[in-house]
Amino acid sequence: MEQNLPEPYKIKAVETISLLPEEERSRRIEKAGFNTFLLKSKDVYIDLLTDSGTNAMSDHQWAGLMLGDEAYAGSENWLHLEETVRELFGFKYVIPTHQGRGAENLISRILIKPGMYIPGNMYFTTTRAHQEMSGGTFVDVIVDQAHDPQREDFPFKGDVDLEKYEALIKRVGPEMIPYISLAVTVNMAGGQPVSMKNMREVKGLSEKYGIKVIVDATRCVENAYFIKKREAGYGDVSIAEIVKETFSYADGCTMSGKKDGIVNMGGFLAINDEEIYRQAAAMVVVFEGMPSYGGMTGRDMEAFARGLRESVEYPYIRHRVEQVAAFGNRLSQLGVPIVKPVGGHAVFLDARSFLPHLTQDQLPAQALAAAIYEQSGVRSMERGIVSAGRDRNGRDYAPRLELVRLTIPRRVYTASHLAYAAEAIAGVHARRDEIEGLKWVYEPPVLRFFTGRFARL
Ligand code: P71
Repeated sequence: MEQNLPEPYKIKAVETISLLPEEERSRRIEKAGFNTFLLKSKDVYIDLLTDSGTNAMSDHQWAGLMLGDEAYAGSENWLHLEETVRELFGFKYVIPTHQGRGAENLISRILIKPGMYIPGNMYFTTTRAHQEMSGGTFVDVIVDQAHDPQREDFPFKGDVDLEKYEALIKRVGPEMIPYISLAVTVNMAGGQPVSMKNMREVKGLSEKYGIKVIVDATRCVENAYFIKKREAGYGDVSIAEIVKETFSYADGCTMSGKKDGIVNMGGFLAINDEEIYRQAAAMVVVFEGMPSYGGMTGRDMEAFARGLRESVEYPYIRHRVEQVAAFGNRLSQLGVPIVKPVGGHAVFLDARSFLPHLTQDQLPAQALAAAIYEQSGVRSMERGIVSAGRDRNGRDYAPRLELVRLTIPRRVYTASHLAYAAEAIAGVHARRDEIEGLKWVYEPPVLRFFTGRFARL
């Protein structure tokens, strides 16, 4: 980790934030059903709910907004975005979507038939929801270490376990597997990276059986930084070249631009196969918009194209990932149990170790996220049994990882904001015995964590 790395930017516009008194915060979290998603932005002091769409754009991106070509068809900004994606990722065809899940919807509908299996390196909520809505079953083939928050010695906890993958192929038959869904980095495992070696091997095995590789490119630049830092032979390779090589092992990708694209809205599907492109171009009109905007305005697309280029600049990505690492190390020094090694976009608290007096059905991560807000004004997100949802038979997935995510938006908070958050969370840890469990009061049928409501036990 690189200590005290100064921000590689200075601040030109600011947004005021303020901390409500603690009694007021207690009222607000109770009113929000102990769900941090249901808090109002103004209730929050430091917002670590997500790094999705919460990024600060550069002056160059803001300037690009003024160049928005809002023609219904053939916008200049679309051509710019398309050219940028082709150049950075190396795919032939690009379909714009309003955000990542728009692209997941298209690829799932095109490639998955009812009864098929989609292996992947740990599920992601929206990705799996689209796979299931197309009649598919997601199968986790990530390495075992990914499920162990304390396995610090493993630099690429996002890797696919090739034996698990091949065992699935042999069990269900390659014709029942349309593609492997490979996320770089793996959000639910803690923002953990995938090595280039593993990607190469996954491609090799998939090719042998005629299975496609569809990469979730959402945080692919953070993944590239980890490869540069941790994988032999990549120390002198540029971030842009690592990104390009990553996608040379894929048949296509989906991307939420709201993360590594450093914008507030946007996404795309990129693919090499012409027939899939044709089908996606026909379908995007129904769900998103014309194949030359896909739900984005011209100005959105301009900011996105510019953000993608900025994201592969070394000073930017280095500070981005090192800022997250420094925050994690501070928490760890203060005795707070976190997932190790620290990932690219967030520090994840291990709620099982934090609150050993609660069982999983008392929703420890949900209770911890609520307590952190109440005691510090910092907003985080549950990533445990509540987020995991239920299987087709109505049973809770009950994941091994019961986590609270402290997610760092790009270029938004300074070192002193994160120092405050670390100290405040250490304060919550000191009083952990007082934190009680929660129970469901309202449970929505899908993606229940967004709008679910809870009460104290
Ligand atoms: C994040 C999000 C946004 C989110 C989504 C669902 C629940 C809570 C928050 C979105 C991702 C992602 C990956 C790896 C696809 C999407 C969907 N992440 N893949 O982490 O992390 O992209 O939001 O643009 O539709 O807070 P989208």
